[in-house]
Amino acid sequence: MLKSHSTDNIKALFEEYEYLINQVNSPLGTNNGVYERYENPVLTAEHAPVHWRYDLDATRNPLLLERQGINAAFNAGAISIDDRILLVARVEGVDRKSFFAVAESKTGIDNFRFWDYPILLPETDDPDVNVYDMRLTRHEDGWIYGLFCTERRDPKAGPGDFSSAVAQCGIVRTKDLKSWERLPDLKTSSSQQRNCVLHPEFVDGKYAFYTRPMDGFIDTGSGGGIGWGLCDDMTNPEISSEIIIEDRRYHTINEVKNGQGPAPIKTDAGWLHLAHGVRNTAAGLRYVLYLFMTSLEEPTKIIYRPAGHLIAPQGIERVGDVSNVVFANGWVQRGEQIFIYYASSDTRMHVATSTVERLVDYCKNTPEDGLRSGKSVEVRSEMIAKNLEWMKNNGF
Ligand code: M1P
Repeated sequence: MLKSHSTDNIKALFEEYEYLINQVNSPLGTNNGVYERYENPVLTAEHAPVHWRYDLDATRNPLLLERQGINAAFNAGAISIDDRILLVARVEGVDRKSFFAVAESKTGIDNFRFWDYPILLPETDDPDVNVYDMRLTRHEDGWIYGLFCTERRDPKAGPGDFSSAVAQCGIVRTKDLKSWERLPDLKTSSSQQRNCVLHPEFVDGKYAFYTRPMDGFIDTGSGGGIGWGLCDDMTNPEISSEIIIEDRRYHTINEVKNGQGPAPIKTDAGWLHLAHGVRNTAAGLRYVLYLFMTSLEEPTKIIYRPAGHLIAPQGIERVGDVSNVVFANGWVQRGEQIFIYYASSDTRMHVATSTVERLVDYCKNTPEDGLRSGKSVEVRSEMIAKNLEWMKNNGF
């Protein structure tokens, strides 16, 4: 039944909202030993507060209509501050504009609640048309940096072309996620940049960036791969030389494109990286998440590259505004535990939990991609032979 303005109906809106926020999230008993998924998404469009969506005044909104709907909450950066985990989510209104908003939780797996206001992001002289996918890095210089994609209409687009866009890396910094300083957009030689991430430590006394140079807005063209470049000064961010450290390869999960996820986590065995890989299918692009590790001494050198995906879209995750997608730009380490925040199908946010030990073990001991079926069978058969021997000796 359609409702009109009344105290009871407003109360009902708040009660529904509180019921959602206070839901307890439990692990889904089944897992592969590497990570655990959870029953409920941690953020959805419905997590947007009532006062973001409705005008609650009876004279201005007698019919109690939703005035400013929210379409999705996804692709969140993540950070822990004191005993809280904070997500800087990409919230998308029904008007298709994305903006950033902070949601916090003590458990990191449930009860995420948005702060009262979304982030009013400072602009440069060339205002952003759309902003999304912020990666948060707590840098050793003392700032928390947020690198995000800033999208503007392609100035070269013809008069009837309203879809050609230019994506570049916007940069803000903060100490508390409340006041934000906007820095100039990153300059590189690439006409398109998405998925840029700041490395948490200085390298050779410079700021180090993971990049993703592309020829076109959607197509990587001759570009793609996870790039790396150094810059002297964050107030004048410019990368003059970019190299590719993690390339795309034929017939793998990242043959079409890939991108660094959040900033890497430092472990005793190396830098642990989460990335997304994209391949093409008859049903369109398929985005999955994968891990790799780089050397502590030489952060551009990959030391472990397990084959295939860590997380692929499953069940309801497969369906959404852009279906068959999982994407991650946030994770948090709390002691030994790792909370991986991933979005499904450009619609909602989930969490998966694991530990440093398990993810490093996974990276070190999962065979690399042999790049052909024969090699895959060979590697699997080696394990089967050892297991058959083990089963015989252990009464299985
Ligand atoms: O729609 C899937 C994803 O597409 C883009 O990722 P990439 O730059 O690798 O193609 C991004 O726009 C991302 O936000 C989105 O989730």
